[in-house]
Amino acid sequence: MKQSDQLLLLALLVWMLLFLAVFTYFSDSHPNRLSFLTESQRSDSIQHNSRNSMASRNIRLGLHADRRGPFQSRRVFRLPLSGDKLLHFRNFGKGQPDFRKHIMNPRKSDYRDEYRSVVRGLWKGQGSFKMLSQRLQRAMKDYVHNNKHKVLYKGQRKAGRNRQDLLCQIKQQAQLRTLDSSEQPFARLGFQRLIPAQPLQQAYRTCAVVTSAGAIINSLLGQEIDSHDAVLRFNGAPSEGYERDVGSKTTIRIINSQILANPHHKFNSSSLYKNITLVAWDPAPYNVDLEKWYQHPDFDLFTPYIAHRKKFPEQPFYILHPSFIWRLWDIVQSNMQENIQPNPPSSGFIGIVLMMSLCEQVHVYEYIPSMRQTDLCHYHEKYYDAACTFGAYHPLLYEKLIVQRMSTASEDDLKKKGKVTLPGFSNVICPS
Ligand code: NCC
Repeated sequence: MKQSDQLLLLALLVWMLLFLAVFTYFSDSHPNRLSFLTESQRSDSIQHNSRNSMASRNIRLGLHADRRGPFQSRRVFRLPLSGDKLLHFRNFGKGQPDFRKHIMNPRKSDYRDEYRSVVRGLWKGQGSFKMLSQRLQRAMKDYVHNNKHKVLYKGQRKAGRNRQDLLCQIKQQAQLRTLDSSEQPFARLGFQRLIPAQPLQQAYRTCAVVTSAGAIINSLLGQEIDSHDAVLRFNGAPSEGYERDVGSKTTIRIINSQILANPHHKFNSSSLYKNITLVAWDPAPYNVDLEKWYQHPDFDLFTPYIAHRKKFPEQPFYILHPSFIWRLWDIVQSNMQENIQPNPPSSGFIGIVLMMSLCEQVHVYEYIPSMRQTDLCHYHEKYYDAACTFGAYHPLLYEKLIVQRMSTASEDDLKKKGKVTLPGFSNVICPS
């Protein structure tokens, strides 16, 4: 073969290898592609794929159009970032740490060591946003600056409340409240006929709250979880296939409005949402303007709620009153000197307080991270982001501090099982 032919062949081979490498990286065989995004950006990304070009333009501009119910296009959960900051967040920016490195080679990552110290702090009930990575700190600052829900906190701040005082504060200031037909617009919309006749007030002896954290994998807690009288799970977290670690019993499921509004979650057809009690929520403006909320929910939960109630009138299905959500937020802020994210608490915190209202004793699993802590967001999907555990949009770090401070669990339970023990409100005696 001529030398020029040999060279040509070599060039062709190099080109093919390069093509193969690029193709493998961008193909579906690269499972963590979405992992470079924060949780909110990932949600944007998923939705972005299914939108038209107008919606894509809105996303680029920081607006977010969604296909909604009969009302109008509505804003959804997302990081309030401008285009360049978004790049910055994805860690593709020049001079930024390459987040991919940490995902693919976690053992070498000092990023994980950083979070170990946050976990140790949480075990002691101590923590500050300064302990978080620069990335999460920046997200927090952006949320505080953006203040999407127009939060105006006028209450006191008193850090260092003891366990009993904290329990009494929550019991007295955050009484469980679901939407009823006593207020407008729900009175005129006929919600009286729609909302379950029985209020959400079952009484259970022992209850388990199972968070969706990836660290619950290999916990072998399934049997223990199932031994409770009632088990609360979140959003689309399945138990099938994960019984050994998360159990199989589900009594109540808390679902945020994304579950109802985004067809991806198959709310209408999935067995996850059948034969259990459902409790939905969506963040209203901080001033709890219900008319405004009904017109502009974060995600349209009302249209699917109405349809579901008509189709399955026997299934207990409630919407949490936004004042309950924001009073919980007030409690978290009132116990912190730092400004927490002005966004609603996570479903996790909402669910814990809900179960404290219904049960005599509550065990919470993998909310305060155990020794198994990992950046794996959920046990049921391959997506890595520490924001799921420590918070970006939700004030998760602060909620977790409050929960740890109320817990009576042993150090062993906390570290090895990721288990927190809380009394139900019926067992909390407070001065009148
Ligand atoms: O992730 P999510 O929560 O469904 O998890 C339920 C609750 O478990 C606790 N958690 C989860 C993961 C983790 N690593 N550590 C944890 O402690 C949290 O308390 C969390 O609330 C929500 O709060 O509703 C949230 O929902 C998701 C998402 O909407 C649903 O999973 C449906 O897809 C949000 N993610 C996005 O918006 C992209 C998340 O911010 C909060």
